[in-house]
Amino acid sequence: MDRGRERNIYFAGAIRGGREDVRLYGELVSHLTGLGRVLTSHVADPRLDAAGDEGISEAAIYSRDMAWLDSADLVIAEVSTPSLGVGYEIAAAEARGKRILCLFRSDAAHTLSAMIAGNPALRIGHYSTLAEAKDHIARFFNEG
Ligand code: 6IA
Repeated sequence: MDRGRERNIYFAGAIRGGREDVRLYGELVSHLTGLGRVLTSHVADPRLDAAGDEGISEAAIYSRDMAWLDSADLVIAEVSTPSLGVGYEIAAAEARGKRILCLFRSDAAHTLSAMIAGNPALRIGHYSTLAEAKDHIARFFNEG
């Protein structure tokens, strides 16, 4: 990519999968906002809940998100709360040849799916503190 251009970041986090980590998504999105253009900051909006209605159809959400994924330079997925949508986005990003970092909290209630943990195309960042998550992000950015 053009090194002078701000990087487009696709941040993925659970919505219908569960909003338990929404505050954490907020911390990550505000950190990422200092590093590039976050296309999907609504994922961190506490007002967007699993049952809510964003005012646009599911078909429109899907095609908008896939268009953003097409334009993304990097994908950062917080995968501690299992989510069908996030898993789908990771696979779609892989099919598009995107660089993908999956962040997983060491004290998460679930074990990470083998389909993510075992995929050599993905970078998995295990972390216990927000500072460690930011370190994973810094390394991922510096290598790309
Ligand atoms: O299966 P999930 O809902 O947990 O999937 C979450 C992932 O899918 C996120 O990373 C988003 O990028 C995407 N996604 C799912 N729902 C939406 C949405 N509105 N708006 C934008 N992206 C979404 C959902 C509104 C709905 C709760 C009525």
